[in-house]
Amino acid sequence: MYVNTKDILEKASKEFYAVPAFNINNLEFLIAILEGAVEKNAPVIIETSEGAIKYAGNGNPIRGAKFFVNLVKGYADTLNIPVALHLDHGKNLEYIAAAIKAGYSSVMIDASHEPFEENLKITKEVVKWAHAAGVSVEAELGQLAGIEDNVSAEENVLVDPQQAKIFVEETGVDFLAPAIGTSHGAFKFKGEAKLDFERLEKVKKLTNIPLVLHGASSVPVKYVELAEKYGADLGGAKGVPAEEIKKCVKLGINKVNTDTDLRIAFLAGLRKNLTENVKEFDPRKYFKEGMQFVKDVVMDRLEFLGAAGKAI
Ligand code: TD3
Ligand code: ZN
Repeated sequence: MYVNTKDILEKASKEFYAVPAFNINNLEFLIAILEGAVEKNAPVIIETSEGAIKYAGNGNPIRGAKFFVNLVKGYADTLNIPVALHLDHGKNLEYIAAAIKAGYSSVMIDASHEPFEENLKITKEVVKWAHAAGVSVEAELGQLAGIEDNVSAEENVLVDPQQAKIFVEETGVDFLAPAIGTSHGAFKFKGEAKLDFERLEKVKKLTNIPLVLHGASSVPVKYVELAEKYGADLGGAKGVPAEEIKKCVKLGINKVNTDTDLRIAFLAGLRKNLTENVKEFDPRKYFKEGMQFVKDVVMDRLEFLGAAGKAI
């Protein structure tokens, strides 16, 4: 079933587990993710960036947003697991409006690069529009380092827990992404992963709403090495270990954003397949191994986040 993201995350928050949100740009990742979730009998969130909507709509946000709603809703309505479609890092009001109008389950308004008061004002406005349409809203406080898609920040600015309390009360936002030291992309840490767990715990106590971990890819060595064996150069790639993410889930994270891990898994499968089958030119065949690796990453995450078996 196609559901509101709020239904998925409020249950997760009550029962202390997290649901992964996976980014897609195309059909192959969507199929792999949904098949993985079905096999684990788990709820799942599909998300698209503004860049994904632009890509799918060939430059037209309304066309791109409708395309994704029809794809995801059409597939989800044939399944017995809850599936939501979310706009990730909405920054441009044109894209946010297009997503709400097209029928997304939820949108993120990311005004985290703005001063606190401005972030609060913009978020409040988006909450007003979205809630009027029955769409739930995620916002972000603090900033993540790293540059990916149109998500960029020079360095980490961690969330202020007292500000988070005021922000949630005044905006009426449904979910909050607190910056606690992660970053986007495949190169997150030079040394060990360093997350601010104490800060996270305070934010949960003071807000008591579902919290979101961005930049949560683990960058599995297995797929990095396989991609490199078949010609990729991903030297120095490093993510957040599963154990660290599990600690975050204990402290109140309920949505775990993952893009990079799927990209690397798919890349490894595609490179391997193309290299090993030089006579093949049917995309349904040479995408297959990449799709299988994406599905494997999805099932692993559903399992360690505690979402497996939580479809009902
Ligand atoms: O919002 N996202 C996904 C999009 C980031 C840009 O690719 C995340 O927070 C997940 O980031 P990652 O790179 O750790 O998968
Ligand atoms: Zn993010």
